[in-house]
Amino acid sequence: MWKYVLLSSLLATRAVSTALGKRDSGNIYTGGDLSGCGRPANISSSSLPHLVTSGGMVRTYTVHLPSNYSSTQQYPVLVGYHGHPGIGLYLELDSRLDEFAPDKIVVYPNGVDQAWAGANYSKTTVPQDLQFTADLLADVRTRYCVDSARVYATGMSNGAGFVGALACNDTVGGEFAAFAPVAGAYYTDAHGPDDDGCKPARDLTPILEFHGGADESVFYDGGQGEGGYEPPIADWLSWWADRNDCQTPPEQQDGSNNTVHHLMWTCRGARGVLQHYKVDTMKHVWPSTDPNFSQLAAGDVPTHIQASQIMQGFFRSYTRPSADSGTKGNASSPVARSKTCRVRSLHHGWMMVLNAATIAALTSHLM
Ligand SMILES: *[C@@H]1O[C@H](CO)[C@@H](O)[C@H](O)[C@H]1NC(C)=O
Ligand SMILES: *[C@@H]1O[C@H](CO)[C@@H](O)[C@H](O)[C@H]1NC(C)=O
Ligand SMILES: *[C@@H]1O[C@H](CO)[C@@H](O)[C@H](O)[C@H]1NC(C)=O
Ligand SMILES: *[C@@H]1O[C@H](CO)[C@@H](O)[C@H](O)[C@H]1NC(C)=O
Ligand SMILES: *[C@@H]1O[C@H](CO)[C@@H](O)[C@H](O)[C@H]1NC(C)=O
Ligand SMILES: *[C@@H]1O[C@H](CO)[C@@H](O)[C@H](O)[C@H]1NC(C)=O
Ligand SMILES: CC(=O)N[C@H]1CO[C@H](CO)[C@@H](O)[C@@H]1O
Repeated sequence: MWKYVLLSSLLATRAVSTALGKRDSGNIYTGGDLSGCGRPANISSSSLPHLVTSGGMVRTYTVHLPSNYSSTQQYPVLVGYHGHPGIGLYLELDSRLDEFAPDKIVVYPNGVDQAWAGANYSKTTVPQDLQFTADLLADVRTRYCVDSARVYATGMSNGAGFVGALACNDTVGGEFAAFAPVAGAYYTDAHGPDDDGCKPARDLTPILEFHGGADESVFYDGGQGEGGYEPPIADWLSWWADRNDCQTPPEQQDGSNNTVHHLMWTCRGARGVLQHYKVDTMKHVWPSTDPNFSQLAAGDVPTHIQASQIMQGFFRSYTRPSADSGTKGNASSPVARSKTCRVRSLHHGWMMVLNAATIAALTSHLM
């Protein structure tokens, strides 16, 4: 079991280390509000709720700081959106992201009435929760020392659906370097690659999705869910493959007696920008090799993969490019873009051969 997890995180890290041309292109985003840097933080009170006013409402969130937090160092931020009905604390206990992301400032925002926008039971609109996310990040940056090039989002169920809405947003969504939704109910992105006003901020939107094949709440094959129509996961993934210009079909690795399926797409020459883990027998849970809340709630048992760990390897591979690199719009006309593409795929071509050989060697030893 641990071997699978190890291999998976190796794959996630290696596969995409050349993606986006980000580290070597000198286009790493260096902007962002640094007012929280140099400001002493009280670690023992950081887990108390912080208040932020957004759209006329007082909203709340909690924070988990790295244990050695120093206000003179910039830290990545991971925002985790809870499921419904729920609060940030439930996601914190369920995912144990504090433990798996000890290097990051982990932020747990609370939805209004224990929900995020997008479902028919939500008390907020999508623009309201998007604006809250923008206000939340601004507040976090004034309190703590943030590396704005390394801001990431994850979430569970209704919260994961909202992460999908964030990935489709061209302003606040562009603050994030990568997204890792778990068991998502994608109410706001349910009708195709161009529907629902999905406007990602950049040409490449790194996404890693986890989903149980036996999910009884947000069905793998889609349909009417608790909060409206949910797209089949395979369709939703294919729309992101389309938006990211990925090659299809994706590579597939099957593990744990053919019950865990890891799909990995190469998009514009960057391997692993879009990834997916399907766990056949898993219900509506946060995938974990240890027992946890969502498993108890869903009457399920521990599974073969540790989502909280795998997603850290994925996040590590992505840094937000600067605003003028890889953005959609006028900066890259179709002609200019495809030229970049060709140069990039030449570069990535031989890197991929190396990666493929390494992976083959690893696979034969570990699987
Ligand atoms: C830090 O927060 C704790 C808990 O709220 C409080 O008891 C303590 O006085 C605070 N320390 C400082 C230096 O503000
Ligand atoms: C702080 O802790 C993290 C996680 O344990 C570690 O990766 C990092 O090197 C530490 N930083 C310092 C300055 O000690
Ligand atoms: C992105 O979110 C902002 C709120 O921060 C909103 O004003 C804007 O309309 C959204 N864009 C899209 C394409 O949904
Ligand atoms: C929400 O949508 C679901 C699925 O379509 C439906 O069963 C439910 O009645 C709807 N609830 C509300 C409050 O509209
Ligand atoms: C695969 O199945 C066999 C036979 O049921 C079992 O002995 C083995 O432990 C399983 N391996 C994994 C990784 O689950
Ligand atoms: C893109 O548009 C912005 C404002 O609309 C303009 O300032 C900029 O020069 C344009 N860039 C290119 C490469 O056309
Ligand atoms: C409710 C529950 O089972 N929580 C568990 C989540 O996982 C950690 C680590 O294995 C346990 O300590 C918790 O008890």
